[in-house]
Amino acid sequence: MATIKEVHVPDLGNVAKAEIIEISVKAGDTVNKDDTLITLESDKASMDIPAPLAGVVKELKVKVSDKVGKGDLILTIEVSGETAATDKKAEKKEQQVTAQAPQPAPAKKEEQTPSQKPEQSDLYASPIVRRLAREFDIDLTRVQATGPKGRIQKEDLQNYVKNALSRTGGEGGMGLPTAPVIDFTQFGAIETKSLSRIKRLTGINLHRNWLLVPHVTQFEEADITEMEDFRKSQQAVAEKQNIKLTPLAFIMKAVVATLKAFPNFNASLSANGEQLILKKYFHIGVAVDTPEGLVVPVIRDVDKKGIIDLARELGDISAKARNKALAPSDMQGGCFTISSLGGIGGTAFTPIVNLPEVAILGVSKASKKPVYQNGQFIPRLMLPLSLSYDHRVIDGAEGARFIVHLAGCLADIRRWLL
Ligand code: CAO
Repeated sequence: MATIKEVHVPDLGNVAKAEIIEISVKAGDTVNKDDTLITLESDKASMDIPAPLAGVVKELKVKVSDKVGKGDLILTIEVSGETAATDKKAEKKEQQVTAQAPQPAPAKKEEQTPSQKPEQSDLYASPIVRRLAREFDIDLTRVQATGPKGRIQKEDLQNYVKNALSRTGGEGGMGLPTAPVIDFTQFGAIETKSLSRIKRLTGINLHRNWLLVPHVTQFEEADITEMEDFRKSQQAVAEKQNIKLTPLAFIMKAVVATLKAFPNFNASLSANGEQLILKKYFHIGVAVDTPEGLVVPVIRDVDKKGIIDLARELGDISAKARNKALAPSDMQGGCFTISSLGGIGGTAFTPIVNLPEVAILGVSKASKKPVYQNGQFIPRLMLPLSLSYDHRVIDGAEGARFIVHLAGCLADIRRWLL
């Protein structure tokens, strides 16, 4: 004949009360001896309370978050005559059944909500492992178990986390497969050369920026015929001061004038992606090509400096970069970057946004082009511009307005002198 037994919390050792963090059974469930009934968590550890005998759960007397201690009633269980007979000896000693002492690593029925029968196959993991999994919101069914009898060990969880991280942010990035390892000697002679430290570091940043920023690149041509006439007329003056006056100093000033007109470009996205941090200063980064690789020193307060001063500073900082004498502080605090390949050539390129900035300007080589004006083609010096921006911050129309405004500032430098 079936009998109803009460199951109570056993002696928890030094722990007076512990919180129920999980209930593994519900009324009507058939449990075997040693199946986990509930899991408790104290300041010191988490522990499973196993069933002291087999039977059918009649009624749960606790719920998740309850704090329980030795002797508290957990549930009632209906045991068959046979089981009851087996346990008769013990029953004589006490009317109630106290659950067995907490187990550090008993069987685990995985990830069910309280009072829900698990639908997945049973998983085995220690309370510590299960607590870690809960804290990191890890579904243990996805973790490859390597312990005896398929038990999930702490190392299994660590390996799972490592693999997950490498899929999202580490080697390979964004879940992409890593590049295959190829033995190129099978195709011909080769030489292996280590990348410079600068190339390795900039490579990491470029890769991150390329993956994190949804890029759009907008192209435009600026008519710099008059700007160049003026620059050339001032070159002799600059040379007397040992300064090389290139279009770049003018472009920096035109960029600052445009940033003032479009403050969203002089900004950074907050780390949580919910706010735009607008900057009231105008520090411009300039990409400098050095034998060791690309570096981006920052020229501060460009809005407060004249063209000649900027040209001098450009010369100084690019010399410093090429002499490997830049301090980390020389490369910090930029608002917007200019990458000028105009001295080399090319008609356009798509620069990569230099996080945490939201836009970057690529400058290519100016060339004379026929421009249709007043019913005829006339030769004008046209400067190709490539503006890449972070589409999370800048809309396409805003990007186009920015570059058109910039081209206007370069076409008529009086616009930003005012
Ligand atoms: N169109 C036509 N000619 C240009 C020009 C342009 N857009 N920009 C510069 N020039 C001319 C200059 O006037 C100069 O002419 P002269 O020698 O006759 O005086 C010549 O090209 C060389 O200029 P420069 O490159 O020495 O000087 P700069 O001020 O234009 O640039 C610097 C300085 C440091 C930016 C540049 O030397 C450099 O390193 N550029 C490479 C940046 C880079 O690698 N970017 C790619 C990054 S990946 O996104």
